[in-house]
Amino acid sequence: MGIFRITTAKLAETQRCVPQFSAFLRQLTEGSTDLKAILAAKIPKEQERVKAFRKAHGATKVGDVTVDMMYGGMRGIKGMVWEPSVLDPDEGIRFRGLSIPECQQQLPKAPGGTEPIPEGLFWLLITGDVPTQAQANAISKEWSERAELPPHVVNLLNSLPTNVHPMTQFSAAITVLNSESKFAKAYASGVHKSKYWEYVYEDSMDLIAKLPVIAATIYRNTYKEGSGIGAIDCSKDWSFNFSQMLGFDNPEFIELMRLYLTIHSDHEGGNVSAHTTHLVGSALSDPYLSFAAGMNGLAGPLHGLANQEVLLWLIKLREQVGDKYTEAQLKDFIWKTLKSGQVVPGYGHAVLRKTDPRYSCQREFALKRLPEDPLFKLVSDVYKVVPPILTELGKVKNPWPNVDAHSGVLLQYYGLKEMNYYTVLFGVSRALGVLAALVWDRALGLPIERPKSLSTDGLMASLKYK
Ligand code: CMX
Repeated sequence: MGIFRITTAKLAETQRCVPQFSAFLRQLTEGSTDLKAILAAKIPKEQERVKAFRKAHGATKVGDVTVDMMYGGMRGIKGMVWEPSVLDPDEGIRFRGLSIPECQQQLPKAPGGTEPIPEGLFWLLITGDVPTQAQANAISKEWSERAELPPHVVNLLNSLPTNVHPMTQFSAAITVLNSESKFAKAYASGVHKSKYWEYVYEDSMDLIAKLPVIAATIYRNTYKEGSGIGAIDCSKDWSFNFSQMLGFDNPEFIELMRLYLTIHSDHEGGNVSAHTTHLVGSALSDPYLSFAAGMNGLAGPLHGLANQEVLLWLIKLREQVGDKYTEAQLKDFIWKTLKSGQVVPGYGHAVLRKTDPRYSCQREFALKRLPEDPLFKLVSDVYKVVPPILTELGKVKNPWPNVDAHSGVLLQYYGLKEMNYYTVLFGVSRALGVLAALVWDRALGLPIERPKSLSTDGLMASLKYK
């Protein structure tokens, strides 16, 4: 199959010369593996579409804000636009319209693999199109080529004591990596705002490429006495290289990583890590600073750190009840957790109202590969017992498990036992969604974010409340 390559410069030249060129352009870019050129073709069309929509509906109301929403974490307020994914409360996440099973079916795989490779998912998130195998492979190659870390980032990581939490190390390394920001340099040199997206794209591709190297360095420094991470193989995919750098070469673990890094990528725009990245980016902080801010949010126990919390909780539970437990013992432990004023980690969600399909697909993975694993059995039994108890509590809006309830047990099975590290894996994946969104934020020229706040006195006065 012939593959067209169209460069961004060539595209700009074509745009100047041919006024009615969209059909021609589509033909030209359909088989191209040049993601930036494809975006350069899509962005003007999307800008026009949004402009026309805003002209027609700019003043149309899409919702109301109640006092409870203001005091209640802004739950349910429709207040931002987010392109890569949408979360349905009952059905779960759809990446550009595709459910997780559809992604597993339709996205390109690694040779001999059954799970989608995250490169294909990234292509889908940023363009809205399911990529060809050649397009996904081109991203694998590009990320391999962009993966090298500058020495000061390696030095910083090597200088941190092992008692610094892996998420803190991750955030610090991403922050100092902003020395390499092409966006920050272009902004300082006065680049026109119509070009912002191009530099955000370049930084995003560099950052995504380097994240596994940062993450693997943290893992080996913290848990493997600083033993080296080895070299990247440019003929292999992102997850393969990440697994190798971590020190895992079991093909099943690598497949798990492909699935893991795909499903944790995006969960629409309002969650803490996504919204923070978007918010900080709206101040035109570069993608490194914006994403590091998002990672500081992911490190909270009610968000991404919950996967660490789940494992700690399961281990405590197992220590108490052993492997031959009764349902009554499980119930007793869960009630004790609740009565001591703690949450059951891995359960509940701000938007979802059913079992998270990210939980379900990890369960499917486990049922195929580790059905007899005692920790998996415990997770399955907890799944039977927790929802009725949370329902009985009366106040929990979603008693069902979320993604974090399952990820740790799989990692434990394959020997990645250090649970304090788990949120770093989540963070590597989350880059795919939030950085795809950041490129579109700048492409659509979204302004600095600045919602209005009120004081309680001001709010009461505005409602004539005494
Ligand atoms: N265990 C115990 N209580 C829970 C609970 C749980 N798993 N989930 C919600 N509740 C409680 C809340 O703490 C709240 O109690 P108060 O009114 O006393 O403050 C009440 O139920 C209502 O909360 P909600 O509207 O159902 O849930 P929120 O939208 O406020 O919070 C979430 C959502 C995820 C923070 C919450 O369900 C939770 O704390 N779950 C456990 C932590 C967790 O698994 N987080 C990971 C989420 C996925 C991710 O981001 O990675």
